[in-house]
Amino acid sequence: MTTIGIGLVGYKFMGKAHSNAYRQVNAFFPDTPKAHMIAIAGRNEDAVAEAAETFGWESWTTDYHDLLANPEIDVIDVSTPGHLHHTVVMEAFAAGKNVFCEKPLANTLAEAAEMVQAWKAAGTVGMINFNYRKVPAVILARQIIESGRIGEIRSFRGSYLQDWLRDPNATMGWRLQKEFAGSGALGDIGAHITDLAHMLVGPITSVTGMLRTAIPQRPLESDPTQMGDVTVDDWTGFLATFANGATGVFEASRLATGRRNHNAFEINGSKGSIAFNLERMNELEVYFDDDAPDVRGFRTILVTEGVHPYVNRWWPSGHIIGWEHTHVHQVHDLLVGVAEGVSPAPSFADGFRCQAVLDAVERSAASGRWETPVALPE
Ligand code: SOE
Repeated sequence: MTTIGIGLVGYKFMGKAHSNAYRQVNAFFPDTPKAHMIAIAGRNEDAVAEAAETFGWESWTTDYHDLLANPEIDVIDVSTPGHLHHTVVMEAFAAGKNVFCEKPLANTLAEAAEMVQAWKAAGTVGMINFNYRKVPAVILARQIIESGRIGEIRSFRGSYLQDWLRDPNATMGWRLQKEFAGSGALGDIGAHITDLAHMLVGPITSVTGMLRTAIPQRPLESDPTQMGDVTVDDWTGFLATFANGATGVFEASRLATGRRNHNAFEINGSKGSIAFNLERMNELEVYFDDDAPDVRGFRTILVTEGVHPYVNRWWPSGHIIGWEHTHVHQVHDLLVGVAEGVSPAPSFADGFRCQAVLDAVERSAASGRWETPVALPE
């Protein structure tokens, strides 16, 4: 059995999610190359030492260069805030490592282009963590579309709604500052629905968008009696056209009171429709025109059968899976890709294509015009 050495940079929310995935993957996918959790890196010594102990890493360091220099480490997992992606990824590819990077790929399109060039030059695996591609119900949606059962795709409506910033007194973390996060709702969660649209419908060819910062000042984390400027959007919306002629409507919000993690889409085809909502992630709603007229209507498939993607590795039918499983599936594909020397989807190319749409939305919000996403560099 091939063993793949992993070095993780970052130990907060995503570092924890990825660590859990590396811990779980071989227990449920025993024929997958083995994830060897060699080391975790982070700047705060106490916090990274505690993370290593709690999450199951063999060692820790406060300098991620130690991971790059370690010949036992095959994969550098970049689970840092966005402003560090470019630096760490560029150095990791220069060191000949495979890279697994959190989304969005970068804070700017220029950075993303350099990262794609570095990936191509290295010839190693470059994968981005658009984990919602690995929800069995989402893959089933794609299979149904590919089978032609819902006909020609005419429209995609995607919304990723959260509400953790609805309170104006919520303090200003890194996700609210452009220099660290690149953008707000657009890049953090709008990126996910953009990527799902690419996966399910195909390339987006033009966009017209709007960004809003409804709460422009918030208490500082360091001193909540002081206010600071929010420099990213907390809401964004855009219209899109797709290469196949379909149209798209997208909304990303952190102010959607009552919506905790509502990553949802509906796709209308000429012969049927499909709808999904992450808050009910084991279900897929489908409508098929070729159903008998007396029983035709939207119905809900519980996507927990052995025939469904990844599902037979978990529990018997009806025993639902959760958000963390999407990361296990993602890591499974990563390990197989590294063993085979092939970048699995979503690759750095997919990361760039998404970034190009985010960039076009920002340009459109500034210009007031339709804008075209920049093509993937040759
Ligand atoms: C933001 O709240 C966030 O944690 C995103 O950063 C993740 O990508 C998303 O999966 C869940 O929400």
